[in-house]
Formats: sequence, structure tokens, C-alpha cells
Amino acid sequence: MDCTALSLRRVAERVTLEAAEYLRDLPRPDVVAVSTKSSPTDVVSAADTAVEALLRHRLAELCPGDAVVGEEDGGAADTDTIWLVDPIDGTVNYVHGLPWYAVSVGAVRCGVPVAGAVAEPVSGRLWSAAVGAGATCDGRPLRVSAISDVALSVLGTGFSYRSQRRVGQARLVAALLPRVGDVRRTGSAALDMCSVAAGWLDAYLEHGTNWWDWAAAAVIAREAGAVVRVPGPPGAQPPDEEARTYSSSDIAGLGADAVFAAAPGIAADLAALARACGAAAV
Ligand code: LIP
Repeated sequence: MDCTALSLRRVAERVTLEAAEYLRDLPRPDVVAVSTKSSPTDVVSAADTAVEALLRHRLAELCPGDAVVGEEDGGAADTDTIWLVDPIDGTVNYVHGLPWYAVSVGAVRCGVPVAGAVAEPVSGRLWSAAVGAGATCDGRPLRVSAISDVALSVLGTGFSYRSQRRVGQARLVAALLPRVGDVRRTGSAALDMCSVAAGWLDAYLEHGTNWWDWAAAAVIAREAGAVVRVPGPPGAQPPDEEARTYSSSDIAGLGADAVFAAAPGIAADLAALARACGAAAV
């Protein structure tokens, strides 16, 4: 298969749309019937498992031999092109009936996301991007906000399923809250970064997410003009900070597993503020 970023984008769009349609028709689970993983709040439903199985089946048909790493069934990142799949990003929202969740499929090459798609079952929106080819929502070009004052910015963030990590995250958000315009915690890293791409949020910063949460949306945000920093691939010797940071290194020092995306007018100032508020120690 042609493995250019554009072809990877087309595959990601196709399989996320199919999976979102499949998920839309599944019965929503009873919130008390779901099982849990890393903690009592880290829920997984039969829908998560079924949607990931569909994504794996379709990727095996369209891109035979490519490695797939997924939230529910893991996988070895051992081929040139690696597919990162999150069957339901925003699982807690999904099981509670809060209509803000998405199917996310990203393609990674040499440890860096190069294409991806995020499909929303409820709204039907399809977000996608490929390196060098721009980012779109339902085919319309995306552009980040033109904000230049951190004190007026709306910052998206999120919290770990592990309560002890939340102590540091709560401390960081408490320190940032008086210094930014407002904070949003929507429950989906993928949709938070798509929101930055659309200018709905001015920035996003979260620690402790997984590769599959942000692989697709990192490309979408970057191609929409955001300054983006993502962690290196799990387990591998991460490339140097410059390689991981799609832009200048003045957004380094936010913490090894920090995911950051911000409009260029505030990125450096927000990163400096986050460092001053202890982001590296979260
Ligand atoms: C979620 C992330 C979100 C984070 C949640 C959870 P999931 O992913 O998208 O940003 O704050 O704790 O990790 O578990 O719904 O795929």
C-alpha cells in the first residue's frame, strides 16, 4: 500500500468513520455493568473492546502487516508504520451518556505521528490531518486561535485514573487557574486537541495520557498551526526534545509525559507559566 502520509490519512478517515457508525448503533452500557482496568475509575465497556476489534480487522485488511497498538489489546510497535487506536477516547463520558467521545486512529512513523483521524459518533464530525497536508473538520480547513494573551486563554486539561497522580495534577491546575482565562476538563484528550485545532480551546496540557489518546489529534493540532509537544514512544529511547517537539524547544521542560498543544501566540508564555507552576514535577 502507498504509505505516504496522505494515504495513511485516508485509511484513518475510513476506519474511524466505520467504527464511529458501528459504535453509534451499539447499546450504551449500564454504567454499573462496565469493568475496570488500572483503577476503579478506569472503566472499559464491551463497546470499547468491540470497536477496537473492528478497527484491528479493518486495518489488517487495508494495511496488512502494519503493527497496531490499541488501548484495550496493546500490541508491539514493531513495524515502520504503527497504528495507534483508541476505540473510545472519552470512555467515562460514553458510559455516563455524556456525548463527548470519539474514535481515534493515528499513524506513527519513526516515533512521530504523521497522520490521523478522529471521528465523533454523536455529532458525526470527522477530524483528520496528514503532515504537510493541513488539518480539516468535515473537509473544512482548521486554524488555531489568534490569541496572544495567556491571561485570556481557555486551557483544556485532564486528569489521570490514578488518584495519587491527580494530587500533582490538581496542584498544577490550581496554580494555573488564576493565571489563565479559564480551564476546561472535557474528558477526551483527542477532542481537546481537535478543539485547539479549531480554535475552540486556545491550549491543552495534560500529563499521563497514552500514545493512542493523542497520536491522531497531535497531527491535527499541529497541521492547524498549533505548537505541539508529545512524549516519545513508550519504551523506546525517546528522540531528543527537539525531535519530539514539532516546534522550537521553548516548550520543553513540561514533564516527560506531558502532551501540550497551544496557539502560537501564547505557546511560549504558557509553557513558561506551566514550568513556573511545577508542570515538570506533576
Ligand atoms: C481519556 C483521555 C483524557 C484523560 C482521561 C482518559 P480514555 O482516555 O482522553 O484526556 O483525562 O483520564 O485517559 O481512557 O477515555 O481513552
